[in-house]
Amino acid sequence: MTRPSLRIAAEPYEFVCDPSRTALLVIDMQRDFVEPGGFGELLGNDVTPLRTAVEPTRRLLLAFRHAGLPVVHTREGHYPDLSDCPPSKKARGRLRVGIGDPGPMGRVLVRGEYGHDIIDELRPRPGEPVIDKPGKGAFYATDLARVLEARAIRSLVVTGVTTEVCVHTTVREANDRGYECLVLEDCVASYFPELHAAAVAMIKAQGGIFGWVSTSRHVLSALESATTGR
Ligand code: TIU
Repeated sequence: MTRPSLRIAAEPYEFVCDPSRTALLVIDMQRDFVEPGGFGELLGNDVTPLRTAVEPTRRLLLAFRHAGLPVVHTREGHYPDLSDCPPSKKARGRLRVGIGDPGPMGRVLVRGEYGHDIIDELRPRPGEPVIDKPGKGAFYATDLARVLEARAIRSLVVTGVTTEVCVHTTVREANDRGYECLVLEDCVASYFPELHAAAVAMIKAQGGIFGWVSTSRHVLSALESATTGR
């Protein structure tokens, strides 16, 4: 049975997508970015602004699962031998404790370490793809395109951190690959409110140059109408 289109209030105009070809993308909601003692804090940031995205994203995750729509998670991080970490990335910031070094949550931004994993509130369910990525963009050096193609996904509802870094890079990559991206401004967050605001504005400017912007409330209400048929 084909499902009716989802119609979601958004800027710069309504976002319309085929739910059978739409996935929720949850970008890098890892302890290393969201919790104290991780990479985000070692970069000199206060991590508390990132917590605002957790609860709305948790509600959205539940709604996507309830509606039987796919969810894809990503994590930024590197192999234990750092062979996939460019020396330029490791050197950036001149950090006293940086990528690959022992930190309070294990080796910083290294796959398999406690800090590298997704926070408990948004833990992936068995069967949900988790894309491990070495860069900021989720398409670079990953299987994400293959995972989406296998499910015939064309539209992405985008959440995660940080708005102007990994979310923006991924949305730009997706845009160039022909995906329609809806970024939820309450489900993405930055260490810098002013950069969050600018990054969100850039997505929807110029007629939606990179995509659409909405909030989780509008997506939840569209999913609710689709599920109840009202
Ligand atoms: N530093 C910062 O804002 N972000 C990152 O390093 N990675 C992600 O955004 N995931």
